[in-house]
Amino acid sequence: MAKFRGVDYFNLDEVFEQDEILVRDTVREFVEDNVIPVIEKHNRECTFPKDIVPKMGELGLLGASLPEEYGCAGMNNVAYGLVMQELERGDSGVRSFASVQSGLVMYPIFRFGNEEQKKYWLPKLATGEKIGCFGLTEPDFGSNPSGMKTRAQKKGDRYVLNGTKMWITNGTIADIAVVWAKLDGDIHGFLVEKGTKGFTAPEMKGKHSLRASVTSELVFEDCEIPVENLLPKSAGLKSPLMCLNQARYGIAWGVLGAAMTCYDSALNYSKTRIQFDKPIGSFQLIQEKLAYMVTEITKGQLLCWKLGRMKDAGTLRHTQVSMAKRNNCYYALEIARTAREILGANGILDEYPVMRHAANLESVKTYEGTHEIHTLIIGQDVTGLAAFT
Ligand code: TGC
Ligand code: FAD
Repeated sequence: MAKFRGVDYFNLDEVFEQDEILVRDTVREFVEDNVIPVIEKHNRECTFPKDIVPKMGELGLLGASLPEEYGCAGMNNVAYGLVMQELERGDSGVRSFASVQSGLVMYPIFRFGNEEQKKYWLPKLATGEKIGCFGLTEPDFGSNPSGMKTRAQKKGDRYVLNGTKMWITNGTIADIAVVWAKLDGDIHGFLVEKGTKGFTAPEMKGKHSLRASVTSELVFEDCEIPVENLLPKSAGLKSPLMCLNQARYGIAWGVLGAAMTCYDSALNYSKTRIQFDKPIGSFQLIQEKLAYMVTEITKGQLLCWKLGRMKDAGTLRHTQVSMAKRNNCYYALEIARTAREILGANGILDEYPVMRHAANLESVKTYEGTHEIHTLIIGQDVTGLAAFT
């Protein structure tokens, strides 16, 4: 099969810096060599390719935009976005792993932790020696995390945690969980280490989507942690929501990778599949689908490029991240479904990546804020009126 060359209809390579392109091409090669050859097997067997984690660490892909003094690569946000794009070209589960580790575990430790917590955890998470997860969602509180039931109670020099988190990426394989719980009615972040008495993380089974990613429950039953494990600068729902901005940003870029590979598969297929004595790519109805796909990829790329530049400049608003997450997930899923149509029956086979990506993107459109929640976030921003309840 021809080597993946990306999709660049508007010559965006002209506006990327040389080091951003270098990062992208390095990750593209990493994915080509380490993810593509094994991902269908992992998807079939419902396992995460954990042995790629140290290699991701070596390449600086974990916590990539955090400072070098904590063992991270200190990349700018456009380079970070391109990392996410390339990882998700391989599989959304691989990008999910990196998103959670970087945006939802390392970022809160960096942003809300004290110096001791940062110095201890960040270098280990950057190399992949330690894996983390982020527990916000609960069985009864998904879109509305403010209602969470998980509680922390101070007892001498310990906090006692009780409650259940659900749908937690990396949960079962994580060495450290960033857990959000109410303490005296206010939400705070806590670090809970694997093996702590009263803490279990059973894996959730039966997924038709994100099969190459570990998804778990986190159960806390009188789980005692030292008081030092509070993230001291976390305060209120705003703290986890700030973490979500990081992950939503990565998703907006990431799904472009999934969309690109689906488009690429469909385009190649359309040139070689003969029906009615002609390549199907010569039919107007197929060309309409391809034109739709490449246009939406291009619009998503432009959105992300500008988003990244604003993030680096410190001018980015979280509602703009919502717009990009909402738009790019929606169209990536539409593109994956359209690619499946172009491939006909072959589209359902795992010889091609499109059905796996389409199934994954169903989750990606839902997690980190559903399409509807991001619609309401934008709606609130433009009207000044909240319509959540
Ligand atoms: P609300 O009153 O609107 O907000 C509370 C405070 O937070 C501020 N705020 C934000 N700040 C930073 N970033 C954001 N994105 C923010 N959104 C809101 C807000 O200004 C307010 O500040 P202040 O100073 O006034 O206190 O809170 P609400 O309870 O009404 O909720 C708003 C809503 C619905 C938008 C929020 O709850 C939400 O975003 N819900 C969606 C939940 C979600 O996205 N969950 C994701 C869980 S993690 C996950 O899915 C990981 S998947 C990982 C993977 O595998 O890749
Ligand atoms: P609900 O909130 O119950 O929503 C159900 C439906 O109702 C949706 O269509 C929603 O849009 C709609 N809806 C809800 N409220 C409104 C409203 N006000 N107006 C209009 N429509 C509304 N969470 C974590 O904390 N950490 C993780 O690592 C993590 N990883 C995940 C991995 C996977 C594979 C999946 C699928 C989820 C993960 N999640 C994680 C959870 C994810 O963030 C939630 O699933 C998501 O926030 C939606 O919550 P919910 O599934 O409970 O849906």
